[in-house]
Amino acid sequence: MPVVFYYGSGSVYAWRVHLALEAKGMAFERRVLSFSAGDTAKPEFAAVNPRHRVPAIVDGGFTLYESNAIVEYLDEAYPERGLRLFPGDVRRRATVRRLVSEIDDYTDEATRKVVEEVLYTKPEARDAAKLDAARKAVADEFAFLARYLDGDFLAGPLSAADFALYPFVAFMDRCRQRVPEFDAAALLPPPLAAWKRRIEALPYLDATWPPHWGKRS
Ligand SMILES: N[C@@H](CCC(=O)N[C@@H](CS)C(=O)NCC(=O)O)C(=O)O
Repeated sequence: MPVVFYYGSGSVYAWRVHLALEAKGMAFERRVLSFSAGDTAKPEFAAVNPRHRVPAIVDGGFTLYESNAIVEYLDEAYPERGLRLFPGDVRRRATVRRLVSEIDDYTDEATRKVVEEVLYTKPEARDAAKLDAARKAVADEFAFLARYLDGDFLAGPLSAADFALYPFVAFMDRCRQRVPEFDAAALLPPPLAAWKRRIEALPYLDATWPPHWGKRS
């Protein structure tokens, strides 16, 4: 029975689960929720996630929400399928969890400020100094993360850590779509830009791309 995947297009948290499902080659059935139509607030979705947030999955009668719990569940429940999202020995797996936790705490906070200023503030209300400070915080955070690269990916082999980070990096490109002078590429130090190219070369990346963002540039 396919996993039922509840998501919203462009949700950074749902995106990491989408990448995980694709990387594991899972059969899944999509249930896309519209934020603007208030789908997450509807009672039928509250039965899936009482916190009214995506992502969530239902796997053979087992319902689970919270992106990190879902990614880890998929890897443990289906260890033989596709990519190991928590690869290697106990220390490497702990490193993957640490990275995900850092990304959720620090990268999320830094990029959120840019996203709020660019995507959720009317152009006439935008504060250039605020955006500049937010942009600098993202550049510092990306430089920090770049130091962690261990070969091609964050924790050595491709892992849940890379899937946790990529949506936040992609969101900076989305900001550039809206504000062309926002130089998203300049935020990435060369090793992280090369990492981004490797993620974007994954054969399933395009299948996870938010359709309302248009074609990936
Ligand atoms: N900690 C949660 C965060 C999930 C979350 O905040 N999802 C947002 C979308 S990015 C959401 O569903 N918001 C409800 C709404 O805006 O209606 C996770 O990792 O799954």
